[in-house]
Amino acid sequence: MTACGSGNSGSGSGSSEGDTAPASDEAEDTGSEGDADSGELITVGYAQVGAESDWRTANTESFKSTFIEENGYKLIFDDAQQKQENQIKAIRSFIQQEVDYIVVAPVVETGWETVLEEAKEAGIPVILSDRMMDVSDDSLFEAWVGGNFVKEGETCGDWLADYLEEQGRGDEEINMVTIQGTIGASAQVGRTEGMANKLEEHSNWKMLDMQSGEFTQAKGQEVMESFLKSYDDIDVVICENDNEAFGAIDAIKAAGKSCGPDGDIIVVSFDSVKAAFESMIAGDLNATFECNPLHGPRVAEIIQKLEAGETVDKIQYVDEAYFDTSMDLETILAERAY
Ligand code: GYE
Repeated sequence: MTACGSGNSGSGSGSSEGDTAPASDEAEDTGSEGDADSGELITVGYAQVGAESDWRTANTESFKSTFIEENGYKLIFDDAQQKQENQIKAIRSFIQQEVDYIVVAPVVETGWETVLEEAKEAGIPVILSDRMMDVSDDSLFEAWVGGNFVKEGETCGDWLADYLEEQGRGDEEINMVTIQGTIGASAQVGRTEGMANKLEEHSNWKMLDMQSGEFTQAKGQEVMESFLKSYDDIDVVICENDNEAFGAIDAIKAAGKSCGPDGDIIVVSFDSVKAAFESMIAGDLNATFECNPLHGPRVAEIIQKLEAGETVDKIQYVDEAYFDTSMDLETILAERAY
């Protein structure tokens, strides 16, 4: 078991909101630092997805604590509130401000060609982080760094097979539901696909239903409430992030059922944020499949290499682990960076 990503972007100093200037839009006149001409500093515009989950908060913090003046950067941060149109606006605003680099964590995979062409024409390198873009011309971005979402989904399926086997339920008919992430986001696409690959290996597993919980706790709870009304024999709920699982657990309890290792319903999720460890320790969540959000230093490393004229690997996957209630979770949690 390797806890990966070493968490070294952890608690950088001076990461207050004041470090960043808002990107959007014309209205946000940043005054004397209005254009991206900041002398020696490298100006980076980060088009962030939103603030939908604990994972996202840790990711934002990783960027805000890495791209600081002391490290030679000026960060222009934009929160797109989970809307692609807002991200496109932010990217256009970055182009207008003549930033040195544009970093995007794309909400969904498709629909980016036009705005990336605009960045290319302006001569501004684009780096993708976290989720992927599906573009026909991969010269439209310099590099991508993030988690291997298909692998995460497959690890989840393998874990479930082992767990059910240990419980003597290896041959039992197992009814599952999935609370998916934002439809079309590569974290959703990959995790769903990885799990689907494993479903094919187990003819006794049945996926009753899949619905999006938009990667939020509130929507996760809502979707689980509706699943519980529609199906009275759910054995497993797969939540495509931890926050959806927290909502699902509330819904299960409110319906008078129990979950976790001693409960009626097995709950698994993705990300492995601190609150997921607390939920496992409380006996609610069974397992969480890691996705490391600390991409700030990784993107900075890519930028430094590009600045030095070095080539960078186009696709960079981060190693990821998983955690379940058979482990010494208190000890792991004490050292966890997010
Ligand atoms: O799992 C979820 C967040 O794209 C990997 O986005 C990321 C996902 C993460 O909202 O919590």
